[in-house]
Amino acid sequence: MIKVITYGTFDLLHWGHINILKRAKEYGDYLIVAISTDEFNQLKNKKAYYTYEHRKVILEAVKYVDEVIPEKTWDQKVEDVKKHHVDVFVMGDDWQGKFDFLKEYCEVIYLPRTEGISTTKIKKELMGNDPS
Ligand code: C2G
Repeated sequence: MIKVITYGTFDLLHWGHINILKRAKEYGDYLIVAISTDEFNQLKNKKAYYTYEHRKVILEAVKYVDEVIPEKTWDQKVEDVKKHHVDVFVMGDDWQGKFDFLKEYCEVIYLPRTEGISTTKIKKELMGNDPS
């Protein structure tokens, strides 16, 4: 069984998120998604609208996702790859190169981001500050 892992906040789940989850799953048979805890989001200077628990429940309902685990720190990835016997690590290419250190442990793939959608864009447009 080829196991894939990806990381993120996945707040206000949108079609850009679904797109990367769908493509990540195509690299194997089992997709683990490590979602940032609320505490880790603070480290990322991100304030998620949904709590970790709600973001977890939502992701677990996505047909491409087989398992959801917490992302608590920046440096848990090597341990995660080993512990979960991960073969492929996938991230959007806004992270291009940032996780190449994992190449020692698994395949590292950066996929093009989906243009035209982001949680930030949703929030801004809902608040009436239309960025476009
Ligand atoms: N993404 C995408 N297209 C978008 C928006 C997001 O492909 N329009 C991808 C991102 O590149 C990322 C994933 O969806 O791979 C999750 O995005 P975020 O929730 O914004 O995650 P991020 O804050 O980048 O956290 O340790 C890694 C971090 O936890 C990643």
